Amino acid sequence: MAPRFASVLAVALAGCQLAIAQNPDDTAEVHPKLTTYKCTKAGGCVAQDTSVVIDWNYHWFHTADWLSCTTASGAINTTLCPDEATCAKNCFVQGDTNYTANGVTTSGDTLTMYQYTKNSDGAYQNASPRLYLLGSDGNYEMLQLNGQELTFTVDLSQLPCGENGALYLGEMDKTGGRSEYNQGGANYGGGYCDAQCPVQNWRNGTVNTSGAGYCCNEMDILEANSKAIAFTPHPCTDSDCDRNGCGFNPYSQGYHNYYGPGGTVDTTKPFTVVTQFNTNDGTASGTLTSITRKYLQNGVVVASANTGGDTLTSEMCNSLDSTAAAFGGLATSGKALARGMVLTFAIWNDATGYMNWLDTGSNGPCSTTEGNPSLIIQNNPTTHVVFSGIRWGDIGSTFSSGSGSGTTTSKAGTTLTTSKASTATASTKATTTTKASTTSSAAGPAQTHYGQCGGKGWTGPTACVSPYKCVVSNDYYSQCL
Ligand SMILES: *[C@@H]1O[C@H](CO)[C@@H](O)[C@H](O)[C@H]1NC(C)=O
Ligand SMILES: *[C@@H]1O[C@H](CO)[C@@H](O)[C@H](O)[C@H]1NC(C)=O
Ligand SMILES: *[C@@H]1O[C@H](CO)[C@@H](O)[C@H](O)[C@H]1NC(C)=O
Ligand SMILES: CC(=O)N[C@H]1CO[C@H](CO)[C@@H](O)[C@@H]1O
Repeated sequence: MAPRFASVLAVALAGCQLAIAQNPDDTAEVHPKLTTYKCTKAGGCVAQDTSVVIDWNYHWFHTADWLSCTTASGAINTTLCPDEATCAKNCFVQGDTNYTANGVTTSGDTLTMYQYTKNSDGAYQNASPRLYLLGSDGNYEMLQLNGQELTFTVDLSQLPCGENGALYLGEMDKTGGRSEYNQGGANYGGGYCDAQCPVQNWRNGTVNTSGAGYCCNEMDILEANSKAIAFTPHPCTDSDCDRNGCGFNPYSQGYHNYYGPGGTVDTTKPFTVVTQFNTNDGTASGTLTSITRKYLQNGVVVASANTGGDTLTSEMCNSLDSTAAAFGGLATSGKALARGMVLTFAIWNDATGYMNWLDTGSNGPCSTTEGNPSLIIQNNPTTHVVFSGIRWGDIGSTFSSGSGSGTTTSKAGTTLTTSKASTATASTKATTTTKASTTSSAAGPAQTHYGQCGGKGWTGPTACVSPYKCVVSNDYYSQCL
């Protein structure tokens, strides 16, 4: 790698002198292809040329001399970036050429995401990738799902308590905030926002938000592990969002044997998740009045937990969540779905709350402590989620409810094989995890998530705050991931 890096550097330096913006450097991003399908009742499902892009923050942001443009605490360096135009002159975003190193692989219509990746010394590092679905034009694929349905197959068998395998929609800008000063935009995973209004270094592709959060409509289709599952609409107004959302979770409704290993929906095997966005008049321009969830396993629709069916109505949404109505409830979510939202994939865990909101107490069977990431990395270092067969379109066009379509069955078979293979290697890898914990207990100040933690000439912190690990990108840059 080192000799190759030298020539890349020379080319990059030559290119940077011509560039005028906080633009991509000359290391072109390589997006993993992920086939998805658009379906109609009349025409069936058609494969689309789509790929995934990792969030902007996972990219190295650097000067022409390969110095970091972020500070030790992970903030933007205001000397290099006092304003948008100066920042654009000084700083460049590096293309990601190896998504495997970020815990992401794809094959055909199957996406696998790992929480941890193995370092060259055998220790596991936190990867926790977040990805967006990119169209072939370099902009995000905008899913317009009001009055439509979205279907995919998921294997959550390898996600223990405390993990969250997530597939959701956010109303991000189609271009990822591409502008004069940020020509990378969606091609480099720019423009993230969600209903928690995150405060980030970037807001819709623009550097430094002066502390302002970036709120947008979010529809959580799936937040789940092998023990618990929820789907949650989060409507927003211009300035704020329904941060709790009206979560729909069979366990919290009292159906404790419905979802889980050996349950009615048996999470030891892959299953297919159908989500239907029903409008008052059945059209894409109508008002969203309810969301119906169906699960298919072994090619047949699984009986719903509730005899009334797994449908979240506007009324239920407002009664489950006292703040939903203030944001217009499902009707507001429907307007965002009609305008178009970006499909997002993530695998993550939570060092502060241990994901208790998802899988403990009235929401699931997990204990309040087993979701601690330091236990997960020790006991389940190969934890991963597999999504496949992602398709959307007219209601009733994306799945067959009878004896099962050949497509769904064969996909389930494929993902099952994958997960078995990983299980087999889990025990052999387990011995190396002790090394990871030893390394992370190093004394001294700790770097925050995404911040720099090493590289030639780096004098800042070399340890990362828990649960993040210092990952070597190249000789000049290591990052807390
Ligand atoms: C900002 O970047 C400049 C130039 O590389 C460097 O001298 C300075 O130490 C950096 N500031 C911080 C806070 O990292
Ligand atoms: C990509 O990263 C993986 C994991 O770190 C590594 O094994 C592989 O050699 C890398 N591939 C390339 C082409 O650098
Ligand atoms: C995001 O940035 C794009 C490109 O600059 C712009 O067209 C769009 O209006 C912005 N959206 C918001 C919500 O600021
Ligand atoms: C360039 C820029 O906008 N800098 C601002 C970044 O945000 C901090 C506060 O969060 C401001 O103090 C800077 O002026």
